[in-house]
Amino acid sequence: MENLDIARTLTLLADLLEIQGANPFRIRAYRTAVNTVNGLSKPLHSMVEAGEDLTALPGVGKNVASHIVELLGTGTIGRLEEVEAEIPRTLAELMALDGVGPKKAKRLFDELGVRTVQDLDDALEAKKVEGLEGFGVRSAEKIRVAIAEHRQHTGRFRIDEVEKLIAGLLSHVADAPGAERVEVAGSLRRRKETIGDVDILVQCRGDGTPVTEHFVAFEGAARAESAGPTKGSIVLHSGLQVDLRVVPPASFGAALVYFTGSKDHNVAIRTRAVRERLRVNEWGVFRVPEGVDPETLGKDEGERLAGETEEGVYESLGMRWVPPVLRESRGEIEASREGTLPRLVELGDIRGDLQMHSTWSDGNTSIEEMARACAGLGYEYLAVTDHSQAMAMVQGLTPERARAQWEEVAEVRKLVPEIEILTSAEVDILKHGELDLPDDILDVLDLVVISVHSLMDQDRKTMTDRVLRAMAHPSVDILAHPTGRRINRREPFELDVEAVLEAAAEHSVAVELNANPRRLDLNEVHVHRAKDLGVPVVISTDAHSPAGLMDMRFGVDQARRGWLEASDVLNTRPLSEFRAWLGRRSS
Ligand code: DGT
Ligand code: CA
Ligand code: CA
Ligand code: ZN
Repeated sequence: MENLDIARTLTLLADLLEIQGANPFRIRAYRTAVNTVNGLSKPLHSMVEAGEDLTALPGVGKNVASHIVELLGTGTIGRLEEVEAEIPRTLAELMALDGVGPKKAKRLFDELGVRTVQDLDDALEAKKVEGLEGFGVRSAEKIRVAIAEHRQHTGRFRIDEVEKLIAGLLSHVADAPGAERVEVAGSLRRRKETIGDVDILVQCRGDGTPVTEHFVAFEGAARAESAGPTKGSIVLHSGLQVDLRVVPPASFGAALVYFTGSKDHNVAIRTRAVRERLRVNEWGVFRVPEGVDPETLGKDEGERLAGETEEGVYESLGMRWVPPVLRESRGEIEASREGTLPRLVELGDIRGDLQMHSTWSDGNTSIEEMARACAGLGYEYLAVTDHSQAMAMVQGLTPERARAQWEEVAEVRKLVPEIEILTSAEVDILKHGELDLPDDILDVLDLVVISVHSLMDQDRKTMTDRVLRAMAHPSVDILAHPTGRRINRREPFELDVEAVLEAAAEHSVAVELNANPRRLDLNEVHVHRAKDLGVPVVISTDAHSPAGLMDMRFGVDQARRGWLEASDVLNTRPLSEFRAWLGRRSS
């Protein structure tokens, strides 16, 4: 155990004592000792082994000295464990947030049960924080910003966040002197749900320095990491890093393949190429002459076969162009060689949106406005899926209110005749798989969507049995956001997704791919599995406003990552065929 570890442990103890409201002199004594420990040139463990008296150190009293000896001997401090029994250690992380001191951390814990940054974020989202004594709307907003910053320095960014963060940057780069073409590469081009950093390629003849210098001068850059003749790198104020590479026209396609990745896809391509005495890199595809050791060649030496375009690069390797969303080394290379790549679903194939909320529950827009917005998108149909009664905090539908809603739907059908409005509900799956609305309501709904919103910490078997039981109900059409995950916020709950997909095939239930970029649930691997099992997938936005309907494209991207074709997606069907599917059990 190093001095740094000891200092950290003492700091943790001091922080927790401070949250607990312990004697301030005691707390100050720990912090003073931490300063001393941090400034020591000798390791404390060797001092203790040599029998030195730690109280001889400035600011280290008997109490702290005994803690250090205990920590070195046992790996922990009894006093810390005592305090932790009362104050969870994760509360110390909250204090690292701007705007949260020990008193506020304590109040959040006592009043709202907040233990982690995640809990605090949830409480903020539920608007529980601003009403607490000593907080208020402004203080809540400040904490929200602090959490966003805290995250952005630690983790990956959601794809929708990244798109917003770089919108201005892309047009800035396009204005660079000598820039002929600008393309996004990396995980963003593959449309992954989260992005580590952004990769941009710029085509330019000759020296690229003016391009990279223009790039790093972007006003949204918090700092420039580098700007050279072929490469520049900046970090935005949000903490998002952006790498830019300047590439000559003859290599642009090869560079685009290389920097789009994924790394696994690149490695698989290269391994195949080597067998045919070809070399693939960011400069092009080259034939290695007989009798020459490829290791002795420079990166752009050998007979150049391709490099200008991506198509050319793949063709020179005996492959068809692979859509970036498939470049994850999950069978696309074989499919590309054999000519069996899927014809991926596109946004324009979507003919309806089958999950959205209105003012009848937690949406902020009337049914009529949602219907008009869907009609404006060119859809043929939509389903109004307000929550059911278990979601009492959002006025989920009781049977009476469900009936009342049907009357309003009947009115809106007359007002917006260009689109078909299906009566529906997002029916909660209760504790043991019971559905939250009675059969006489479920029988009459045009479409029954079910989902889990409560008791998400059940163990795997309990949760799986619960979902399977709900799916076996003869009125059920769609299982929505099946794993409950929230990207960067909440892990999927424990669920045997394979069993769920098999049950979906058995009971003829569709599974949702929730298009909200905060969810994207099911993920692309599960969606691919659904396709293999013949389970129809529905891509729905779960919109709570007309703006939310625009999230459909994120769902379509994720569906494409899961290899789905239009025929695998239920809501690409024309209304008549979709109706036929709804009547599948009565025939
Ligand atoms: P990210 O940024 O973590 O979301 O994921 P990517 O895929 O954007 O990864 P990144 O930014 O590290 O690199 C961009 C692409 O460059 C990557 O997808 C493939 C390529 N690449 C990077 N490093 C290597 C490497 O060591 N070998 C190969 N073959 N390709 C690499
Ligand atoms: Ca990247
Ligand atoms: Ca990168
Ligand atoms: Zn839901």
